[in-house]
Amino acid sequence: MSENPFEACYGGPGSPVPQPVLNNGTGHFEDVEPHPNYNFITGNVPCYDFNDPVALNLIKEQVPVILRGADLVSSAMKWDLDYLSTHIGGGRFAVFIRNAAADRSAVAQLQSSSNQSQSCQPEPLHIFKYFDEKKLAALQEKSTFQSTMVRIEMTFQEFLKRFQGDRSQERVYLQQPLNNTVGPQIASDFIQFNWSWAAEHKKEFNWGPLTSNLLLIGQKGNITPCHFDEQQNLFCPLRGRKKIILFNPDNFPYLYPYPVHHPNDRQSQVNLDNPDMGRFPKFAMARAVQATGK
Ligand SMILES: O=C(O)CCC(=O)C(=O)O
Repeated sequence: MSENPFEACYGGPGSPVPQPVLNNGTGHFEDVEPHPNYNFITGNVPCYDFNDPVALNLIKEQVPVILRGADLVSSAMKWDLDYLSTHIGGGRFAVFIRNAAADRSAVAQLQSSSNQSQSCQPEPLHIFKYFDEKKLAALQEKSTFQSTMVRIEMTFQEFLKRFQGDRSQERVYLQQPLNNTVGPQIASDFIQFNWSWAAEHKKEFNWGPLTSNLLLIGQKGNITPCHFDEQQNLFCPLRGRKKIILFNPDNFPYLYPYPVHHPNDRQSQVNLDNPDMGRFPKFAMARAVQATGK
């Protein structure tokens, strides 16, 4: 059994078990502690030993659980920035970028195109709200949508330089599917993941195909806002600390997703840190559970 990825487990056998929840969530990194406004969080995701039959039954019922001592990615527990920098190879990796200067110019453009006299505020720099590039391209002329986030492919060394830069001016978040562009050592670590567990339980849980293996490297404080994922997630934290907030899908009407054709489809319009209760009054009824992984 490898190093325990969840040193601190909130909840556990005996804690209140939340109702079934799918993968609509929001990922919060490190220094984002429970916010006073997070009164919609009513409990913790329960924590069980890996392969505890109770946990496996809960997963089958779409209830999120923390699996303590899971050896799903033991060979990746040594991955840190130095190791990845040495072994990940010279390929180009997908990095999302939020930049303060780009935000200012987007806001200025939006104000001039819509003749607005009042000031629009850009989203804080640590917010990485996903948008669908294809939906944006389809709307191009009909929409004033301005994404303040760009996706750039760069080498790992270029990413590291920006990762260590001034976070008040620019923030970065690497989100790269692990594929055959990685170096041989990372490929070897990857094939040692516990694929037999994943394949066996995917069948048992009636999940769809295993489609994507995303390597996520975010800066302290980066936030992925509330959204709905189309697949089930196995989330394996390797370094740092991350908080995940999960809403039951029956909260759908309280979370005001963008319209399906909007570039921010699958994202909630509600800013959980500062909900606009005038525009989104039903958010008062939203209830969530949280998990913190180290
Ligand atoms: O966890 C993140 O910050 C990004 C990935 C994500 O949003 C997800 O797995 O649903």
